[in-house]
Amino acid sequence: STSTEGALIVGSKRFTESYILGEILRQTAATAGPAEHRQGLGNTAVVLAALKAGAIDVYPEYLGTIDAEILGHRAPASREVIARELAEQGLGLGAALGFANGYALAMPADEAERLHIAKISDLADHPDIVLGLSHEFLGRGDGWPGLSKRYGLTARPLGIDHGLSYDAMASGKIAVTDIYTTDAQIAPRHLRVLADDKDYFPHYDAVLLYRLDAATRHPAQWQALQGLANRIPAAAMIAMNGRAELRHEPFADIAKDFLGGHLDVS
Ligand code: PBE
Repeated sequence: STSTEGALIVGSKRFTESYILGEILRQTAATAGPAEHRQGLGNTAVVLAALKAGAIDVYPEYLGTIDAEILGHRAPASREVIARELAEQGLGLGAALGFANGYALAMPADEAERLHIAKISDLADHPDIVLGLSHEFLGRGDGWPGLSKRYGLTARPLGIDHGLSYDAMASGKIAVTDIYTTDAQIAPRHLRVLADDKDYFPHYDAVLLYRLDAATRHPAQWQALQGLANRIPAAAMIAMNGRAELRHEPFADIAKDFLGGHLDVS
């Protein structure tokens, strides 16, 4: 698709929250100048490639993802180190949005109760349990390869689209899945989120990841985006994810209500 002359281009990954955040970014930037949203481009690698190539100017990302997956650090680095290494690639670490959305493992609470599973290390006692893990999680540096090693898990996980994993657990096809902690379906599906008792997962604070040149090419839109710093509490993000996933409302409407102060958090 062709873009409007001078438009700031927002990108997003292919999962509910990223689409919503992409719309919040686009609508916010659009208060100051032309802005567009290339929605649901793909997984982290795909959206990052689009950013580096200049096909997009900014997208919502997560600090742990930048640290572990994009920069390949094996232990958490400081914000300063992360910002410096990103700058070497022409990228910038922008405002934190105010919430974190991390990985965790979860399973139906009744099943967890029956099998006495409360924490990830308890899974080692159940080598035959069926894990259904999202494709990206299966291959990531901060995903299954490191998790299984840290916890000594020998189960062979199945790959599944994150969007299908809740139904697959409800129907008993899989027993455990990787959830994103701001997913809206955790409470209504009566899931138990297993404690990460060996502190495997990093923190995934939502942040803006952008091209350094975007700030100078689109100063007005860029300035407007700074207003989003710390504006989105986790409860609001979970409520927005719920409106998309449980009520199937359009991402743009959800973003508009949030920005207008009309988010129904019920
Ligand atoms: N997530 C959960 C992150 C990592 C943890 C899916 C929101 C992401 O990289 O997209």
